[in-house]
Amino acid sequence: MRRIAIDRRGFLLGALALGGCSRVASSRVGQTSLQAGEDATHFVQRLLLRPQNLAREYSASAVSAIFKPNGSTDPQDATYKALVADQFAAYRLKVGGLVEHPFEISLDELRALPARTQITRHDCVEGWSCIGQWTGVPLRALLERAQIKPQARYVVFRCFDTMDDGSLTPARYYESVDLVDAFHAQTILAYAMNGAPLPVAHGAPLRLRVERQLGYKMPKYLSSLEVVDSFAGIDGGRGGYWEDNGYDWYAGL
Ligand SMILES: Nc1nc2c(c(=O)[nH]1)N[C@H]1C(S)=C(S)[C@@H](COP(=O)(O)O)O[C@H]1N2
Ligand SMILES: [Mo]
Repeated sequence: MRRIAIDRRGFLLGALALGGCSRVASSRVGQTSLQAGEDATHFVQRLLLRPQNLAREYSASAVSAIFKPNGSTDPQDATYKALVADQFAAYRLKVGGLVEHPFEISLDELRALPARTQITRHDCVEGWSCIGQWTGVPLRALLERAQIKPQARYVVFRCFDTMDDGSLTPARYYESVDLVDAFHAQTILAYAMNGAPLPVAHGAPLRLRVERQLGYKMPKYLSSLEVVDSFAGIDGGRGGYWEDNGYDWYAGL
């Protein structure tokens, strides 16, 4: 499994460059597997790839000159626009669900916590990649502060933006990861990109980085985190906006 993953990444890396990013082949668009097959793949990946394996990190010289913004890039939701207008001074990330101590935290408080910076490659399901530098708070730190309850299995991320391109039912973007990814060393809530505050196009004021999965697993414009034991009753019930529209829940690279 490990060798297959490296080969695939090697192949992705070999694709032709386009602007600041790489254009890559992808067979994942619109891909849906039988649920049983999906579960088995996830199980095998988890078994053979040690949970703490790190995604590759790059040197500063590898950072893409242009990082393609994708999906929502300028949310028009009233709550979000009000936050942008006062430069996120009133922003509070809410942390709740199956935790002992729900809390809210401001951007200044987040910036005061121990941070991690990493330069990684972002692979979109649409077939492009960009390398960027991300700085933020390990998700683990917030979960430890909240103290997850024993029945906790996933972290659900709520966003401010509504997806409304006319083709699908308008819905708020959301995503989720399991606890293996939630506690992974490279899983951070990023407030800076390439050394500057996270731009609106890339998810200001806070977005998730979960480096061993595809781009759609990294929600931008985070409003809250909810620790849950199942996705039942949350929107389409499949753990994410794109999952509710047919994408795999586990989008490992
Ligand atoms: N809230 C929100 N998060 C999102 C999206 C979105 O539309 N809304 N798009 C996803 C997809 S498909 C990708 S590839 C990345 C794009 O991140 P970028 O704009 O920083 O390139 O964000 C992901 N997170
Ligand atoms: Mo994407």
